[in-house]
Amino acid sequence: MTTSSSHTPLPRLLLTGAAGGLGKELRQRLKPFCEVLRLSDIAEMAPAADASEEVQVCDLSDKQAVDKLVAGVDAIAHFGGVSVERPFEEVLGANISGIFHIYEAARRHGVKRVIFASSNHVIGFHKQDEVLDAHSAKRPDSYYGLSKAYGEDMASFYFDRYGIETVSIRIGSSFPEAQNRRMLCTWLSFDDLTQLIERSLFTPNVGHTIVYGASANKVTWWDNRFAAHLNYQPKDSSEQFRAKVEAQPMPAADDPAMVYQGGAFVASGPFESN
Ligand code: NAI
Ligand code: 15L
Repeated sequence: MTTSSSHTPLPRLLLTGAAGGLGKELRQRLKPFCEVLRLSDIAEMAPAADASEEVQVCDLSDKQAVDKLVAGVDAIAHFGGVSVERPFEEVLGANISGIFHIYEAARRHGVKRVIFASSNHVIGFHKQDEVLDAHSAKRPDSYYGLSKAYGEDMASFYFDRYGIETVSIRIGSSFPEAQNRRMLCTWLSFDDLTQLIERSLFTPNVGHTIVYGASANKVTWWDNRFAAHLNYQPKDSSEQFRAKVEAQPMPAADDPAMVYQGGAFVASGPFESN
């Protein structure tokens, strides 16, 4: 793990989704950026290790609980919620009501900076032969992707209306390894994610910035020209996984995993029969 924080730590940073895959990684990695890290999830988390941690179970769909959760923090890294395609009603509470509760609480408590864990599934129906930037049309590939598109629009509105700044990170695939051919293009290492969060927390005047969260992979579908002010400089590359990935059987040329940026998400559902 590499961190190079040279900023004055924030007094108190909130991390939602702290019991999840990325949340567990970020629990240690965000510590240099704050004096106290408030960790929250709907699921149980390990108890606070010391006075630099606060642990608070909270359901994002509960407006009053989120209001209490946000009181007293200086910035929010919002990673909580449904993280894959699910029936609309599940996505609605955790992600759509959830993001509203986060911004309303931020407004009420004077929080001025949010880092939003958005997703490549906001643009998942674009084909893999296209290169996209932050101004490209959204083409959500799922109810999940729609909820992240809505979250980005919520971020834009709360900046225009209330001056709350957000960096929406359209995370590609952030796992220990790139697991398939698509992820050779979408992979984001944990170190590069940490750097993106650091830049997103401490760069002044971000307004609402959309940045694609990918490492310095050999092939990319994403151009971060409109997020240049973040000075994000990824250090890792998925090339280290290429041989292992290419030893897997080649999917058919018309497999969604080979055609669409969002891969298999484009083919999920319907969840209801006629
Ligand atoms: P995860 O599913 O492991 O973690 C999400 C966490 O949110 C879970 O611990 C879950 O208990 C919590 N959560 C779900 N519903 C909740 C609710 N109603 N109230 C409070 N907490 C709730 O997902 P992961 O991989 O750690 O992703 C974290 C965030 O990053 C998610 O928002 C996901 O959409 C986003 N993201 C992740 C990517 C990745 O490659 N890991 C790619 C793109 C986006
Ligand atoms: C996401 O948005 C998901 O949260 C994650 O689990 C992966 O599916 C990732 O996108 C991806 O596209 O690989």
